[in-house]
Amino acid sequence: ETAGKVIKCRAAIIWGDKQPFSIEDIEVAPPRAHEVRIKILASGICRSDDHAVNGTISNPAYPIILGHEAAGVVESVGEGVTNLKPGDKVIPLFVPQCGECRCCKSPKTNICVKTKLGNNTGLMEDNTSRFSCKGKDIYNFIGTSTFTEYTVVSDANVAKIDASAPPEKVCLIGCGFSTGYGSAVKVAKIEPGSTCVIFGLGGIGLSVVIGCKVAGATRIIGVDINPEKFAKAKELGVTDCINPQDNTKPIHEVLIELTGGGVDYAFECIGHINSMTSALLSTHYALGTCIIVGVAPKSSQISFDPMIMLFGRTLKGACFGGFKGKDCVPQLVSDYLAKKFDLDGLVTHTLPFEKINEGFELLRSGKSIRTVLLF
Ligand code: CND
Ligand code: ZN
Ligand code: ZN
Repeated sequence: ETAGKVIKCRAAIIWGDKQPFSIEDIEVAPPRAHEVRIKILASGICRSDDHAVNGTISNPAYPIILGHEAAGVVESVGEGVTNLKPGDKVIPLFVPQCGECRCCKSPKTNICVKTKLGNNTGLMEDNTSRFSCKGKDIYNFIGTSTFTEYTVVSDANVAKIDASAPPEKVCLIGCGFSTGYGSAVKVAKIEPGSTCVIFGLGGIGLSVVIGCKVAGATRIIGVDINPEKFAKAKELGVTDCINPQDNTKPIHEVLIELTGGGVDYAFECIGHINSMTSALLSTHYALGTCIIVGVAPKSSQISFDPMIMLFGRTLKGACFGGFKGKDCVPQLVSDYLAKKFDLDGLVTHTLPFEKINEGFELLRSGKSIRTVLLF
């Protein structure tokens, strides 16, 4: 019985900018009102975690526990938590769903006012931390912090899932898979017969590919500077692979020629401002839509001639594939179990949690799509 007590366990801590992960013994305080303590079973490694290691996205002061793509089981709940109980299998949500704010009440967005992206305090709602190490408070990451054996999150940041779901696979529904798949099926709402281009064939980009395929896109073009990504991309449904480095012309010109005037949908899944502009310019000038999924470095700016928007192009972006987490994550897990889509191919590596630095090396060297850490 650990409920109500401090739990001593291990976590991967980043002590400072660009430092490696350090496995430490930490203390995790019991959940307070409207909080949930979760035993993490599996956590994937996403490029956004690496952005946070490098300090290229805004995040609070170190030390911090990163990680936002996981599956686990509820250990205990705080006062006032009525929809979850110990033993429930769950996925932590980096885009919460409080159910009460203006955004939550609108069908137009999945963002909730409690979302901590871009204004992450690293603290719980009462401005305190549940993690400590060597007597020092440790900050959390975008309301999740999953590179730890136990975490505490707000009850708005938890979705209950089917008890039979394999955590080492469905953890990807906590970010990579849903972010990409939803960008295609929910944000773009791709029509059958569409032509699509995906910039960046990592975990997110390949999940866009899966969504394009399910939605009936007939031409799916993949763009990446790492040709080692092309074999898997083709397996998942990419019809044409393009390496910008093999072309002397700007990539958007290549794409406009290839598609007879531009694509219906372009997805940027890298996080580079240059490829965001290329993605926008590769869409058809009147009926094309560009969707920004990648996270660009903080303070970056994009500029383009506003005339390119005047004939009706659409430019938009989305977090977590536009899915409201509590409403959609349980269904996505059920759809996975019913084999409506297959995400297993995205998991190229599994490692024990303590080998987290090796997992990040696999991502940085371009050798992995997703590495899943097992606890
Ligand atoms: P990952 O690094 O696995 O994939 C990026 C891919 O882009 C790799 O295959 C690279 O080889 C390729 N690439 C890099 N530079 C270029 C270039 N100049 N031209 C073409 N291809 C290039 O990353 P990921 O798939 O985990 O994440 C992709 C982005 O999505 C990243 O910016 C991440 O922070 C962001 C993201 C967004 C959201 C959201 O909710 N919107 C959630 N999680 C991650
Ligand atoms: Zn992510
Ligand atoms: Zn809300």
